Amino acid sequence: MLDKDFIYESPKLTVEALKQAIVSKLVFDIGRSAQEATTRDWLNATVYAVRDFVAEGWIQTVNQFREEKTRRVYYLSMEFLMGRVLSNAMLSEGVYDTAKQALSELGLVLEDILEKEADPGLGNGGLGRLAACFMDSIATCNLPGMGYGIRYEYGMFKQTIEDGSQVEKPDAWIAKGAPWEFTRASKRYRVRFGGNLHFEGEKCIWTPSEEITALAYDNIVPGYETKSAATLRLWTANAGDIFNLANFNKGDYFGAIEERSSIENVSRVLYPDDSTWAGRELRLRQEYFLVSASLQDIIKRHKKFHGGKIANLADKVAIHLNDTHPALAIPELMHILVDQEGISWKKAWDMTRRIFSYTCHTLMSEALETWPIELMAKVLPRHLQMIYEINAEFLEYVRTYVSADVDFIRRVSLIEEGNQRKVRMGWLSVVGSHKVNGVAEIHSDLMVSSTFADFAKIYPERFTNVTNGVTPRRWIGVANPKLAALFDKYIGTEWRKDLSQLSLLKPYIGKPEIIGELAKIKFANKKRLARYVKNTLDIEINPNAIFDVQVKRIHEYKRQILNVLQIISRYNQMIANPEKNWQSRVFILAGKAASAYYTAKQTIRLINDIAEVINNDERLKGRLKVVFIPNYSVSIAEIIIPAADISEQISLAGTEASGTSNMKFALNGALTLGTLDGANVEILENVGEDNIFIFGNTVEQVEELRRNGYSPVTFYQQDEELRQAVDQIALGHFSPKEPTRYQGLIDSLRNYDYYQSFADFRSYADMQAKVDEKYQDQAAWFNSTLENIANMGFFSSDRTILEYAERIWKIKPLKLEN
Ligand code: CR6
Repeated sequence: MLDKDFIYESPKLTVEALKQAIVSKLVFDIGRSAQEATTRDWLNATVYAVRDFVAEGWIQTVNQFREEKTRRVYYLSMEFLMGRVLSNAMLSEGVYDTAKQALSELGLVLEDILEKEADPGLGNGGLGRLAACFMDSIATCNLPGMGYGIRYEYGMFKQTIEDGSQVEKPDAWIAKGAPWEFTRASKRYRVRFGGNLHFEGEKCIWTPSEEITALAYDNIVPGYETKSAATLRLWTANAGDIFNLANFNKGDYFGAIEERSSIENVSRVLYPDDSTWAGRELRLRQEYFLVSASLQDIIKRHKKFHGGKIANLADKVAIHLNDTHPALAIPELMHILVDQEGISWKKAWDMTRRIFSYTCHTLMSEALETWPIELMAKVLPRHLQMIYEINAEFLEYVRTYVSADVDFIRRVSLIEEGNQRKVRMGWLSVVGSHKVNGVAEIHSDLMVSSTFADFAKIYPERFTNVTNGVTPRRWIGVANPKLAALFDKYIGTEWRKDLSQLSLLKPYIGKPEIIGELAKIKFANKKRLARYVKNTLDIEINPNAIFDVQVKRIHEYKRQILNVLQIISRYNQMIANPEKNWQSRVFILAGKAASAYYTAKQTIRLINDIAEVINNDERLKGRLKVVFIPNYSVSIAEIIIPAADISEQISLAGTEASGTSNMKFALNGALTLGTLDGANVEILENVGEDNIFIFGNTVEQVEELRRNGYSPVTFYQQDEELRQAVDQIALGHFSPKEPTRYQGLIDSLRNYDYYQSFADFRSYADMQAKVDEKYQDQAAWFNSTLENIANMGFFSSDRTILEYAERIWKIKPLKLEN
């Protein structure tokens, strides 16, 4: 899959040399002696030493890209969830063991040091983590690409659980130092807002009223076993510190900054919500801040290396929009080309469309961005003007070539009419791009049959699918070193760069030796997680039980509530029949709820309430446990995922665009228990129905229920187990001190149940019984696990990124000089 001609030979780094480098960094860069150094000092010294090592190849790659004047891609994303860097970087450079030894000779334990590294939460969930996997793959595949994002001072909030409820705390990750980044003092751009427009003849002149400076910070993303490294450039707003941290800490997480949407707050905080859209002025400013700084940078670089020429921009530059969040890049590029470069509208629009491509990550209407006209007029008057012009031309085209139907025109207009007129950012992204993709087959199909159906009529060739993937370096190499070693032993080490090689495991299916080893590894990973749970929550969990895991953002469409109902029903049955030979289970849940999302927060509280009752019920003899692990993050995912036996992917069919944790779990040997939604469908196609537990209604059945007036109460009345579980929650069985705590939650389920949990309850509970049954035969279980892993090779982000490169960006991997 990757270029085999290019074989990377790691320059030899001896233990002695690394030891000296670390000590020298400690003394000269950090200013501490070995005697007084804290673990964090040692961490930073180690990072600096390893960083030097990575930086060499990085500088070389960047130079080579320049010299070759090759076409490049720029990935614009409001979120990058990179995770900790050090262990991944050491594995990529092949110096992990050297570093371990060097530190050990200095009297230190590498693992303790790794634990100290901050995990910058510059993203919400799947979309941000996908962007991080893509950066890893761009670097590893030697693709000429670069990422642009925002260096939020406060990333995703830290979640603590107090009295069962989520409490948000700001995460001041930069305060601990960010040893990986390079400050680019010379890379600064002015970003302007507000003001007014006037015309001089045909020419529109924008006189902005506010200005802010964007400063660049570069992060190196090392490629695996290649000299190549990619750059992630993050922007920070250079401004005074008129920020009220006291308010912020008092708990009004957002209000503190929201009331003063002044520009200096532009890179202060990440919006902690990925599933609903809220029209906040600060968010609009953030989006424009990213877009404006990045485009200025892209164009400056282009001109520098092409003799000041801009006419060939579309031949040399591809820009990708990660969801609609950076969609303002479309009018911004038009503004630059037309207003500043003096290029004709027609030519500029042609270039723009050749440059941009766009990925749609959700079909949920509440997540589709639209900006009120008045707000846009106030913050970005010239861009609004541009959007009007783009719209006028577009609608003219539609009228002439597609349909003059008034309804159709109204639906596809970039401007939503109504009480409040709004710009539709999804529509703008489609019109301004040459390719639009969904993130899993089913999602891409639904995209053209629902949300973008009208646009699929206008531009049928524009829509395509690129199924998501995840990087095996982090999600097996870093997270599950034991499993990585097993693969190395049986199929060699190439799988890290060509995951399709996992299929070489197929001849071992049914072979007791490897199955036994796989079982041992899972057990060791379960013990590691059990230790973590014991240390952080003081709950004992039994590694011989099935570890049944649902970790992801808390949202109604992901249906944590369905899991809860099933757990309660299992609990009731165990209590009714305590002597039966029950299969032990530990239900593990984790995830953050958006700070303003009441139902999601109630769900967390409910999970903790039932955990309290169940975990303390002695009649169960420890055979059922429920654990909510706080502050789900990349680094916690790295502990949880390798320990799972069952991966819960139970969203209502048609709601989860793809999912990516489903891929990470399956690669780590968990069997998927899921609906026919998102990438689960393709996982089923790959691993085969004997190695996955599929339940629930299909998209068609879901729609039919909706059409016919879905009545949750009918399901409630018909299913005694469901009714009992629902009634217990409603009557305060799990919240005896406040029996009405979940009244609202339950009323809404009984009356509306928008995500049809009641309709899928029976098939879900029945499938859970099949899971128990299958687990009884351990040999069969782990054989399934192996077959499942051997068929997961498709889900590498290298495959995904090479598809983008070939079909959308039209860029080629580079052959690197040694
Ligand atoms: N929330 C989708 O919901 C998908 C990722 C990455 C999401 C999820 O199914 O796997 O994107 N969408 O493509 C958005 O963030 C808008 C997500 O992470």
